[in-house]
Amino acid sequence: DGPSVAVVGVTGAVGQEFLRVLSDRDFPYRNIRLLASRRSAGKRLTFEDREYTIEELRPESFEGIDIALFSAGGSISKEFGPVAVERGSIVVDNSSAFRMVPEVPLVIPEVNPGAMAHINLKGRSGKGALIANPNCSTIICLMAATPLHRHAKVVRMVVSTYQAASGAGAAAMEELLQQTHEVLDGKQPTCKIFKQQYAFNLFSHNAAVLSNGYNEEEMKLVKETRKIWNDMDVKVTATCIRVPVMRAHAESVNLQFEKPLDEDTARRILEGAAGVTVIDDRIQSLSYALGCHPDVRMHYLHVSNKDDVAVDDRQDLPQDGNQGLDIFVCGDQIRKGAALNAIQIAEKLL
Ligand code: 11C
Repeated sequence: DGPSVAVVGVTGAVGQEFLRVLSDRDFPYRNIRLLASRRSAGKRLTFEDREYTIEELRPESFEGIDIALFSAGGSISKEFGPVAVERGSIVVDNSSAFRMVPEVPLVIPEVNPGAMAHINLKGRSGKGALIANPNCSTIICLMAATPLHRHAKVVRMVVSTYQAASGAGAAAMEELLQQTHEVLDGKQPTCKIFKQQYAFNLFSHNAAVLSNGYNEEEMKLVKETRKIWNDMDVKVTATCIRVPVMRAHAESVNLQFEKPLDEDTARRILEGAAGVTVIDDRIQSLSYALGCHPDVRMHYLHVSNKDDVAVDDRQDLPQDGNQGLDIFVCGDQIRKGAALNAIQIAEKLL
């Protein structure tokens, strides 16, 4: 007799992925309510062989709902998140609305499940709660960096991202496809979501630029890492770039540690880490040199539609006596970067 679940923003890229992940993982829901804006209300949707009518999101939508999975943008979360909590739902929110609120846990289940240990469904008093899903770039980065941090303590982390269209939503993914066709056909690309041509281009992340010169996406990596690691002293800096790929983010991460950590030890740690697949490019290069036909695992395509993040690691070049490592991590933005992480949080509640 599982929980009653609501999906808020079911027509979006993450909303649709919520349904796929719930189904893939046999999430034991008792019933499910599919919620969206008035524009989509009344549409029919088949999920697990049952037909549902999408309902308009209203305060009453949360009556009797145990777990509400939100992915409808920050303003909807701000308006309806507290309403759902008041009605006794546990909200797992995918937006940035509550991430930095001190009493709201910001959780990656493989990294800091303890932050939500005080919240569960069993024997609940009907009191709701908010749990925030971190930003996708933070989740993907920390999936790989945290096992190393636990071993040798990261003191400084420099992140450079290569972010997919999906981070800006389903309409951005459509725009990338459409522009690609247009450019190949010699036409002027149609720019709606992004102010500039996206196909065959790359540019700084489209989030607002702050007075310090960093954009909001970059600052999320800084602030969210500190909150998740519960370490206000860790030095983090980030450069976030939008690249014309569909749904997986890649990140180059340079890590400096308090204690020495060599690359073989790092690889063994990563190989044992939940949700992480290690890709060793050197073994693959050797296989090529020997004329073998290795199982070629291109980072981007390897992780699209997959749960795990993929990572490879190299020792930082030994200059200045540093103790660093370079890792390259890649993960499906819609899945582990959003829907899967939220549903893993919901699973912890059970
Ligand atoms: C992107 N990470 O890839 C962004 C989108 O705070 O949840 C998600 C923004 C957020 O464009």
